[in-house]
Amino acid sequence: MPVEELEDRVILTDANDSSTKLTILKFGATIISWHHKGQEKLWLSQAAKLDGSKAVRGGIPLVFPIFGKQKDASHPTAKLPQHGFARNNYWEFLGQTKETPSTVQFGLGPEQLDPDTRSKWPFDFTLILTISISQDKLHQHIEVENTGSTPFEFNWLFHTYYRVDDITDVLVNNLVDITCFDQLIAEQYTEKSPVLSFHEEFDRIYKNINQNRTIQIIDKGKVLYNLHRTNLQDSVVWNPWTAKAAGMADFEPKDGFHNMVCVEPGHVSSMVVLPAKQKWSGAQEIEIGGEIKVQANIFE
Ligand code: TA6
Repeated sequence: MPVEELEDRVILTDANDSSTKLTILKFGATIISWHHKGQEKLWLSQAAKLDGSKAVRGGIPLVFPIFGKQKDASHPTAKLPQHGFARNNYWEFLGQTKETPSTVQFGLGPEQLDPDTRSKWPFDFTLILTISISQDKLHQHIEVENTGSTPFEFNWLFHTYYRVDDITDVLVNNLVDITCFDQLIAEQYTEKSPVLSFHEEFDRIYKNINQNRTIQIIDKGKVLYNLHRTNLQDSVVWNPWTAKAAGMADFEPKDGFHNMVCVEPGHVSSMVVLPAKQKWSGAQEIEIGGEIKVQANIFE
């Protein structure tokens, strides 16, 4: 059965391979599991709340309308919690839209927000999330519509937690020469490492990455994942490491940071300005396997 709706989640199965499927929680429209040929590809904390009490620690939480915390106290997003409200509200399951690839949609609007959030961000909007699964690919497309009469500004980000065997063997490819803001030292610089490696806490926002760049997650010489982006100019790369993992109550096991890396495509280095009655869209496509492709010297 390509689509199975349960009370709190939807199971989306590849039309051609029953061992490839997604589990999507209606809370936050959060993908909490991606079984590819029976093997789990996403990291989910053993202490992740799946009951709607807080945003899911792991899988692919959705960040909107603000990434992080808004620093400008006068900005309409200033009163919102870290990473906004999309990941901690129930989305409406809109059904299956395509058989091959198996495709479903979820929607979020003001009517689904709690009154407190609504009062803090009083704009009229519609989010339509389209998720599809096929062979070696997971595709997520987001459409943001301003249905109101005044412009609003937002960030968008797919906060993707990838599962890896051992983070110290992992390399992230094709971010060399990209400007990044290092959240740990609050400094901006140009990435000079041909590939990123992980041996301590890592938290950087890579900015204005040419769409032709495929960000690759490589493990012991094998490509695990290729990240293709549409209209998502930035990508955050994060691993909490020991101290930050210890400080998150819903991050378990505490040494689980060894088995995950976040590579998070989005538009977060500036605010997207969406005029009244206009739409914006972006997409990520995660493709498994393939060859290492070095795109260090593309002329942008
Ligand atoms: O995406 C990286 C990041 O912004 C980190 O700075 C860290 O805060 C992480 O998101 C998790 O944030 P959360 O609100 O889910 O604990």
